[in-house]
Amino acid sequence: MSLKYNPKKIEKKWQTVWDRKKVYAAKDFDKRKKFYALFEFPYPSGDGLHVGHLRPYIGMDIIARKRRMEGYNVLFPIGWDAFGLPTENYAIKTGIAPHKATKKNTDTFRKQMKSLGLSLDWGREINTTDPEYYKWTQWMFLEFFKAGMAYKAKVAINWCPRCKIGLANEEAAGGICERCGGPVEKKDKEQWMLRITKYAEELLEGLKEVDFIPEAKIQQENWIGKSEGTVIRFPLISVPGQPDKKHFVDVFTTRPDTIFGATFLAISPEIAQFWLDIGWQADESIRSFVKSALKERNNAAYEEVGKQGIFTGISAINPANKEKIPVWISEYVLFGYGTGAIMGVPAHDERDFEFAKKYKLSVEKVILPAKLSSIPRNAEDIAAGAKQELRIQSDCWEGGGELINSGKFSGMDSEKAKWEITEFVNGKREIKYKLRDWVFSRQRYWGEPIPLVFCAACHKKLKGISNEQFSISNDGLKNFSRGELENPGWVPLLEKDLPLKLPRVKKYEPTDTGESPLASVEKWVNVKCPRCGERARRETDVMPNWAGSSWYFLRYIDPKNKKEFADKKKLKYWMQVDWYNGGMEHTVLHLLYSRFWNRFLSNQGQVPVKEPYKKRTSHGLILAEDGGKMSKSKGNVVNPDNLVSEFGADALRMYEMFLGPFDQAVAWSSRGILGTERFLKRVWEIGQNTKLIINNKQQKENKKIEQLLHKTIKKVTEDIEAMAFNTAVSAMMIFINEVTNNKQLITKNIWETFLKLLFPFAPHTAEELWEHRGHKTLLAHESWPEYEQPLTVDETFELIIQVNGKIKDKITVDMDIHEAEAQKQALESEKVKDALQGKPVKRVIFVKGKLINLVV
Ligand code: ANZ
Ligand code: ZN
Repeated sequence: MSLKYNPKKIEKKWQTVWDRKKVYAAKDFDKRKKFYALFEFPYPSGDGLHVGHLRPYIGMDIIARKRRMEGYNVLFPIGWDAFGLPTENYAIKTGIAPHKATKKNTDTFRKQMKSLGLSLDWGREINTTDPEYYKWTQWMFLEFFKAGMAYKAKVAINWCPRCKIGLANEEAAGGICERCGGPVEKKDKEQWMLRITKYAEELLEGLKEVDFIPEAKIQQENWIGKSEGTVIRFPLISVPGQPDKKHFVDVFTTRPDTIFGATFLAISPEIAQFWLDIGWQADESIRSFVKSALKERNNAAYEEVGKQGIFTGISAINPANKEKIPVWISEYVLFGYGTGAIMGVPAHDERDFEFAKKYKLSVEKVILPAKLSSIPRNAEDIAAGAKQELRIQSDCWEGGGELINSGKFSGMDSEKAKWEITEFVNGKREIKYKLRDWVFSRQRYWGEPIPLVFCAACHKKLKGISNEQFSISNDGLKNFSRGELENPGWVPLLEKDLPLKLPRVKKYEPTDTGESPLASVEKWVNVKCPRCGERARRETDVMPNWAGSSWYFLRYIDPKNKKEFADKKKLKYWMQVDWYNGGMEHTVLHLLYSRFWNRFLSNQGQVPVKEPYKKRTSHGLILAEDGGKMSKSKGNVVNPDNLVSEFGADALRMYEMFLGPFDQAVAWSSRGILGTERFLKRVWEIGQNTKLIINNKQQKENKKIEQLLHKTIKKVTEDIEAMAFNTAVSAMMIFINEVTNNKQLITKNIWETFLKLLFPFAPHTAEELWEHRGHKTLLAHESWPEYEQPLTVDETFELIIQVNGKIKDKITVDMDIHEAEAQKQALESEKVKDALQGKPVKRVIFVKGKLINLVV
């Protein structure tokens, strides 16, 4: 063993040993308790890993290592989420086949990750672009299809008319085509959709039983966006004064209690267009308003909704007070939410207020803020009341309170009035969700082919059959799945024909009609219908990026299974994922999609748990040194390879963890790593210095260092659980400082316990020093140290203070307090001051560990 710290040498050495002995391989059905640790598997880009990527990997590695030492059978897997646009665009640019680029990129990523000494089970490596993997993604899609959970619908996509290509949202940011810089339009395309909306309530409910960080739960809830409200019908007046029963507007409102304050109705431009389509004789000004509003909405550059409106010339009757109110067309009313029409209550809704102000519509207050209607009790309430008063004067009050100007409901509490008024106006209580169905197809190449064909013959046969006929037992239809009946002509491939492999193509660009490049591979496209044998065409769209990542955690459990996506017993043993860490940017979509996917499979009896993830945490971004986001285009990316070769993986690992609170964004600092390198060198030197480390029996243990050790165990143990890795590292630094600065002798036990604490953070260094102590075992198989509680607290006792022999006070002081300090503290006591009344102390009697007596 060399005296100098040589990370290169020891890192290589231990990585080889761990690999050879399969130290980190998870064992199916092992008797120990299982622990499934997961981080979001990377997309293997051509740029390789940068230091920001490593943060979650190292964090979860520390947790996985600690769990093994705590006696768990740990599953800590790795794979590649390798379908995606960058690789496809690279193929378009260079002509290099995506699977070749992917192979090269994953090789780089693997090498980089291995150099960090992560305790991953490499025997379970998966790749979403491997046909053996996507065979099951396709199989699962067919499960959705057969269960009636997939359907085709027209959806607006981002379309660049110059490049003639459909763009992903991230390629059309700000309404500008990423390729040519020109404006992006919306274009309707038939897309496969998954009915995630059917699961809205279940996905909300499921959140109650999981341990996710609050931000993750809140974001999911907001995305699902559940609103409990009422649909209320407003009759229209075609001839002034005469309600026409045939014409009406339905509005969705969450505030039926405010209906007496509804001073106008507003419909979305889409509804207006529909009226025009069915024969509404509107003025030219209205027609052109609708036309331009719709154009604006279709323009991808304007994601903000507009604030313009126009009066239709039509009036409606407010069913609550029978008053006549105008019907407007308003840009801020969305078509896709609620009924696509609203009742405008400017006194109690901010958007309605703005609109009413702009177009001089009347404002009618119907709610008295709750606080104002009660008598203010204290200054704070008065201030709050005054603030509300101000708010009411300046705009509108959106809260609840007491109803006014509301007919027989006046005086009632608004919350209570909601449902009584709903009944009064014959409204229908309804629950709405913001969640939309999942657009599940892309007109691209580098994705999983959708395993369906379109058969004209089957289409003809099924087209005319109505929904009712599906349900009655119709022998001719018995063999058809719901998906086939609901999407006449679409026929699933047989399981034996999966995987449906991506064919090789010459050109990777979508066709100029916006079809996938697969559409031009005639040989691949033309097939026989699996059901009737007639000529059919394959679906040429592929699945979105989210598909493969929606179930990868299941495949890790049984990655080589050829008969099923995973063995049921193995799923039962390993699921749920015990701890899933990932980026905040994936808290909404990936987390929701994969929860949905798992829940669907669970309802199908394919997976044993409803919720896939027991616990979810998040890491903050590592920013570039300048505080900006690390990105290749900005040229501020820090590559870990140079750092590993210069300072060693352990110094890099420790620095990544030391950098700052794990869940917050922190800026990289190139000099910072010197600190953790210095720390590891000190650890190394102590490990070499046999004079410092003494035999347990050689000398009575040094109490102070022993106490510090136990405090360190406690701190590191608790901090790892809280992902407070930075403070765990600093606790270890404090320990090492104490040993080196004060030349403390430490026993063998103390030193070896410290090495165990260090192991999750700097595994190579710890393992080498462990071996240096003469051990033949590996640290991964040692147990995690436990602390003795009494040793973690500084010892104190109750000092009795007497004045002239009489007890005046008791104070808590350090066990080893000396006389001068005891006297000082005694004189600070108010009770003692009272007793002394300024008289000088003549004599002090101090009994160590017991009392102090001041004689005056
Ligand atoms: C009258 C009202 C009075 C409203 C009031 C609010 C406050 P959430 O909670 O997000 O579901 N709304 C309904 N459909 C809409 C659409 N298609 N486009 C734009 N706005 C729409 O919001 C429900 C509220 O959003 C509804 O309740 C409606 O305004 C508006 F003091 O109705 B409310
Ligand atoms: Zn057919």
